[in-house]
Amino acid sequence: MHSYSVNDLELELFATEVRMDVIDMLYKAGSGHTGGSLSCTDILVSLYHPKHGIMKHDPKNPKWEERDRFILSAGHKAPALYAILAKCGYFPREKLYTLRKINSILQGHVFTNTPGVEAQAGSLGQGLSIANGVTMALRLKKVDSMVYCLLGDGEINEGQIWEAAKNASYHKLGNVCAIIDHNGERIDGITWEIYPIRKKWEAFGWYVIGEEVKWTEDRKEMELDGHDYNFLTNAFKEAKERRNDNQPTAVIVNTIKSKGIPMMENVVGSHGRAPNKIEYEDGMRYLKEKAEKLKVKLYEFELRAG
Ligand SMILES: Cc1ncc(C[n+]2csc(CCOP(=O)(O)OP(=O)(O)O)c2C)c(N)n1
Ligand SMILES: [Mg+2]
Repeated sequence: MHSYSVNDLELELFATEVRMDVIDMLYKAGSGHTGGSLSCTDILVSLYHPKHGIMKHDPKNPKWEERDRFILSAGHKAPALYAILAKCGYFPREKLYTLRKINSILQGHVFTNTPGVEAQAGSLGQGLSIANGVTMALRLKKVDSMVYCLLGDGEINEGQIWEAAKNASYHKLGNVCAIIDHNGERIDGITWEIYPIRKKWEAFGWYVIGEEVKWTEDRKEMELDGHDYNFLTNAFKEAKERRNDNQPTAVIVNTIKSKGIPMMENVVGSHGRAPNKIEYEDGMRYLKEKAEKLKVKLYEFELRAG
C-alpha cells in the first residue's frame, strides 16, 4: 500500500465526481456502456486533470496546434470522456443530460462534433491507425506532441490493431502511446483470446510499460495499476519522455469493469447497459460517501500544511 499524496487525493476526488456524472448521465439516458466507461475513468483523469494530468490541452482552445492528442479508439467508452471534457470546461455540464438524444453533441459513440473529441470511433479496431496518421501529420508539421490512444482489451482482437502496431514501430512513431484497458471482459465474456498481451506488443517492436497480465477470477486480488494514479501518471510521463527515442510505447493496465458501482463491478453483462434504479442508487451512495471522505482528507492535509 503506498501512502497518499495531495496529488493522489485531488485526482481521486476528481475521478469520483467524474464517475458520479457518468452514472447519472447513463441512468438518465436509459442506455449506454457502463462497464468500460468506469474501467477507464482513472486512465482518462490521469491524462486530462487540469492540474496533475499529463496531457497538454486547453479547453478554451480545443484546436490548439501544440496540444497533445487523445484518441478514444474504444468509442463506446464515450460517457467517461464526455464527463471529463465537461469537467475540464470544453462544454457546459448540462449537456451531459443530452447523451444519446437525437441531434445532441453527445452521441453514444464518440464523433468529432463534440468539442475536445479528436476522432470518430465506435467500430472497434480503427483508433490506433488514426493515431499513427495524426502522428505522421504532426511530424510533417514539426509539432512535437504526444498522441495517446485508448484501446479496450477485447478490442485488440481486431486485426487492424496489429497492422497499426506493426506500422507504428516500423515508422518509428515515438510520439504514439497506446493504452490497453485490461478489464478482462468484452461484451459477453472473458478476453482469453488476447493473452499474452505484453509479449505481443514487444514482438511488434513496442516499448511496454506494465506487467504481463492474465485473467484472474478475483480481480480485487490483482494489482490494479489502472486505478493507481501514481502508476498511471508515471507511465504516461515516461512515454512522453521517450518520445524522441523512435519507438512507440504501450501501457498495459489492470482495471475493474463498472468500477464505482459495487453491484455491477466485474459482472459480465454490465458492459452495454445503463445501471437500473437499484444499481444507480448503490453507485451514487458509494461514490458520494467516498467523495466526502476524500474532501475531509484533503482538508486535513491543508490544515497540516498550515
Ligand atoms: C468492429 C466492431 N465489432 C463489434 C463491435 C461491438 N462491440 C462493442 S463494445 C465490444 C466489446 C469491447 O470489449 P473491450 O474492448 O474489452 O471494451 P470494454 O471492456 O472496455 O468495454 C464489442 C464487441 C464494435 N463496436 N465494433
Ligand atoms: Mg474489456
